[in-house]
Amino acid sequence: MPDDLSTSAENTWCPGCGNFGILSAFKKAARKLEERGIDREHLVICSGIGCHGKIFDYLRLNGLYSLHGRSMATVQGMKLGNPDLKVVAFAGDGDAYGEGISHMIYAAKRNADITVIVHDNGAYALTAGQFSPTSEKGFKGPSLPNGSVEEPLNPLALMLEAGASFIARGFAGKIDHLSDLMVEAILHEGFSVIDVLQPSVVFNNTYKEYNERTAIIAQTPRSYEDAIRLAKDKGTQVPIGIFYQVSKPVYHKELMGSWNPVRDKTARNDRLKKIKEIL
Ligand SMILES: Cc1ncc(C[n+]2csc(CCOP(=O)(O)OP(=O)(O)O)c2C)c(N)n1
Ligand code: SF4
Repeated sequence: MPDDLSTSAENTWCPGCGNFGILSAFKKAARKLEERGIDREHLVICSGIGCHGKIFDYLRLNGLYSLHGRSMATVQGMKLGNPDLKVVAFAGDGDAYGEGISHMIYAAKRNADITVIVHDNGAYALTAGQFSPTSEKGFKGPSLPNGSVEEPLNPLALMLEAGASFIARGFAGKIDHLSDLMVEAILHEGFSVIDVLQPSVVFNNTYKEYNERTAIIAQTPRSYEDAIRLAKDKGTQVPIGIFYQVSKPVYHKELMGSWNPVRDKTARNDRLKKIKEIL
């Protein structure tokens, strides 16, 4: 149903797509964030290219529709440009863990104060179902009719190793839980990533599996080692929730201190004077 966060864009996701759950969860999160003092003008979004990227069209929020694999880089620029903003990048699993994986690793390494929401459907959906970095071994698609022979990447373990300070997994079918994760990720100061298990009803319909197997983590692991252990857990249950959260220095503050290029903009004449001094 249309609401004050909707746009007039026609929704072209397939009926039943997990992306609908992510959209609902994000709208709920945006409202909860308003209650916590983060107004809509300061919540800025960005997306890559893929089925997931259409979320940008359906949200009445400021932002930029970016390129495949580049939303994580774009929001880092936005944050440096105006550190008062809360910046959120939407990405696909192909987008974040394939084309854009270096941006993910270095954003985590420098603890850039951004949030990345990965619509992880284990396939390159918009381009018709090729296998992606998180496709299960045996996954069949047009690029691999006989099934993938590769083990899937473990994004949570990779992000932990890269230095991310907030790591979570959600499920598009558990909207309230996912929306709470989004709120916590966006409020977190530092690099936060939520890997969202997102069924694609066309290319990788995982609703039944994840409805049966996902289980909310009772308590966030206390140590890095426990978090890694949980991220690598291959038991029958698929844990969802916050795997790791730690406080550490964030990139823009290490780089610029409290300087805000928008608020503390140098007047034109002063800029010209400084340039003349350098020249
Ligand atoms: C640099 C670049 N490479 C490739 C493409 C073609 N392309 C568009 S969407 C897409 C796959 C998207 O898959 P994913 O990121 O997993 O998102 P999904 O469609 O599954 O949401 C690709 C390869 C592109 N647009 N730009
Ligand atoms: S192809 Fe898959 S991911 Fe894309 S809209 Fe349809 S169900 Fe969703």
